[in-house]
Amino acid sequence: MKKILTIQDISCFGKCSLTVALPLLSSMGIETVVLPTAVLSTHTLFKGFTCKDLSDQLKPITDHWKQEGITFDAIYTGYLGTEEEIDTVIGIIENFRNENTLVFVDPAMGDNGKLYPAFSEHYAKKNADLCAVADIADPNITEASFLTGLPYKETYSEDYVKEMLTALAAIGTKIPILTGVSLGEGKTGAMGYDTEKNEFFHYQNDKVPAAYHGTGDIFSSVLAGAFVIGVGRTKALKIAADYTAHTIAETLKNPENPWYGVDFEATIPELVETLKRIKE
Ligand code: PXL
Repeated sequence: MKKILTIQDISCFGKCSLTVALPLLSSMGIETVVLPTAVLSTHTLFKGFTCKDLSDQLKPITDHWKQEGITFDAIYTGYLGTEEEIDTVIGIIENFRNENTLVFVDPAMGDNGKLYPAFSEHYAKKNADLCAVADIADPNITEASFLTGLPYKETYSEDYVKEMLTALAAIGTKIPILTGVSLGEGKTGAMGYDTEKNEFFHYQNDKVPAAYHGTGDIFSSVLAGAFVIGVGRTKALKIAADYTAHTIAETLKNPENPWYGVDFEATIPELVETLKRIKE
């Protein structure tokens, strides 16, 4: 069984970060090891959230794993708290990485042209150091614009997407993937750039007309899992994008759907089915 380490916060309530990554990766048949960077009462879009930083625990925990000879096929990082934490996480990646380890970075820090409430522009720039050591990094357009300094646009051409991907590659990411990319009326999806093969690749599906919090974490978790399983890059995009779109569509049907996250728990059986079909 493949084994992944995921490093991000636990927002106890709110369906994001570890409470999304752990169930999704486990249901994909991947042993999922967690390194919580902080414990928050809720995610940061709630007012008055509490936050206990666990930065000082990261080294003792990972030192113990080293002593035990624990290794990982992949390391997947999500929302982190501070600039120092980014440096600590880069150290952990260097400590556990070998030539076969897949390093997947989701530089989760903003959406819709804005950073999440806890972050500054300086923090956003610091995330480029983490993307520089990534095999794959999957920012949305907001995050990519803070990482690269290129302008954030809501309407754009394919050339803009390629320019953004080229700038992300210049930071050092081997395969940058830009998410939330629309390449046609009513479409959404993602485009990636494989720097070793010098090839762009993309997948688009029909846009479900709703935006929910936490969908970036769902997309990234499934995308990271699909790369770990080794389904191929375009198929990985398809699995993650279709699962996310299907989950949003199902959530829309629930008249009591919560504003803070999507009903991904209800669609896990379909994800499992999709992967079963691929393996057959
Ligand atoms: O979904 C990304 C995320 C993860 N963790 C925390 C957040 C957010 C987004 O707001 O606040 C704590």
